Amino acid sequence: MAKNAAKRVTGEEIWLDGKFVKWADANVHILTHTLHYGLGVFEGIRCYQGVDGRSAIFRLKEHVRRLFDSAKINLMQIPYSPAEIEAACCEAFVRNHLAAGYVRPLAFIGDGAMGLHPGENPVRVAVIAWEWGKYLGDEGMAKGIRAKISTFARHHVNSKMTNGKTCGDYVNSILAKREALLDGFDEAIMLDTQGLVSECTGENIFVVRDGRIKTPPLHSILDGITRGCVIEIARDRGFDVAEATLTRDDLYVADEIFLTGTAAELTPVREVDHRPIGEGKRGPVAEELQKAFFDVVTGADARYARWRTFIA
Ligand code: PPE
Repeated sequence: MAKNAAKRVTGEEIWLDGKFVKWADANVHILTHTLHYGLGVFEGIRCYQGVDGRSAIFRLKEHVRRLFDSAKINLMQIPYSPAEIEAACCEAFVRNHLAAGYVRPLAFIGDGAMGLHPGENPVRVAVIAWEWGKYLGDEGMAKGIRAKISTFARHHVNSKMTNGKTCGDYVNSILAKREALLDGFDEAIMLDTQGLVSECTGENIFVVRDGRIKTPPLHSILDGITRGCVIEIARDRGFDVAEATLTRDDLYVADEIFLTGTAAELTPVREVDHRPIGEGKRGPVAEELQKAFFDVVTGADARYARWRTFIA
């Protein structure tokens, strides 16, 4: 299997339009509008087994809120309440016998009319949970990954609507990701239409230099929930964290770079465009924040217990 190759996901039950159905029965019609035009919104949320053995979803409310924000931006009316989606996320882990994993709420436009205007086609919702290991590999977590600056620009802010997590926007990410893998790298770093550093294909980016941590402002990036957590955790540990515009060469001369995201958690970057970052391995700040992050998500650090929702 090629490095970073995606693994087939399977399970027992999926929540579809208000009820759990067998995994194999969670199908849609070929005229499903989202399949043709990409208008849909989604979330990705992790559940961790805590140090006490109990499983808790990390920042569930914030993710579900962002799902509804994404829908609003895209003029989609989700026919369920946030509480119903939260409950479905929790139950999806229980029904699939998962103590830890990832859950994907997806709101999409169903079949009916064709053409760009979705007409009266129903807004449908699925909630799917599966087991997901380290997004950028175990080795990437320990040693850092190799990244390249993408030749694909991040969408202009008036096209991306950065507060939304919209299905169709991810074509841009897929182009960049495949280019990076074909060129022998693990991940792509994307510049915005002005040429400033924005984010990666599915992660936010941080730079460390002289002990100070910097991350791009929210102009052309998704307002990552992990990004927000890491900023808060780092500040609580006494780090100076600032939002700052960053150029490509700011990356080259950084002491450390790391990425954050629900799937990627906190992954160090050891090389960008063939330039080793710092000593070319996971740096001390990334290592400290990685450990701190896992203490938070597993409840070992009780100060952040408010971010965890127990599933049963
Ligand atoms: N930027 C983008 C473009 C992005 O897709 C994500 C999440 C982030 C930043 C980090 O956001 P947050 O998860 O709230 O910290 N990417 C999701 C999709 C991964 C996938 O391959 O699917 C994720 O991490 O769940």
